[in-house]
Amino acid sequence: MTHLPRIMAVAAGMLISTATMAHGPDAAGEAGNRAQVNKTIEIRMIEQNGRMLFTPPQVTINRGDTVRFIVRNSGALEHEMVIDTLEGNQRHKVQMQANPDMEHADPNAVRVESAKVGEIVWKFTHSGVFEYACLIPGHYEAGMHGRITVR
Ligand SMILES: [Cu+2]
Repeated sequence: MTHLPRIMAVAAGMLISTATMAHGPDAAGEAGNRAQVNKTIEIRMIEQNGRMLFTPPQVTINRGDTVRFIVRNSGALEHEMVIDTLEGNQRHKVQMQANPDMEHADPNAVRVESAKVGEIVWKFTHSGVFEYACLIPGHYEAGMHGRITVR
């Protein structure tokens, strides 16, 4: 578990160095069509021992899957879940630090109040390693990121 950030950093390097890999905000996939959902995954947002976490901390998906993520906030604070490439989330995180109240209307993101449930329907169109992250300032550093492997 403590090695995860380093593994993800290595994976990010691989994405950047692979010339044929798609880049930009569309690389993780596209907004999913609700009628084509073929997999449902529940993700919980939790706070424990001073950390903020997604559970499970990683998911594996087949390329072409349209996934309905049910995002349940079991913490006391508001959280968000943003699906993107690792580099996309890092870029976005910097923007959030400059503008913490930034609102997301994007289909790859959902903000969930304490004790509430949100949803993302997303189609994974590319193989690779992607990420779900909470980009509210400080939350990523507290542990709030998970790995998506699309094979
Ligand atoms: Cu959070």
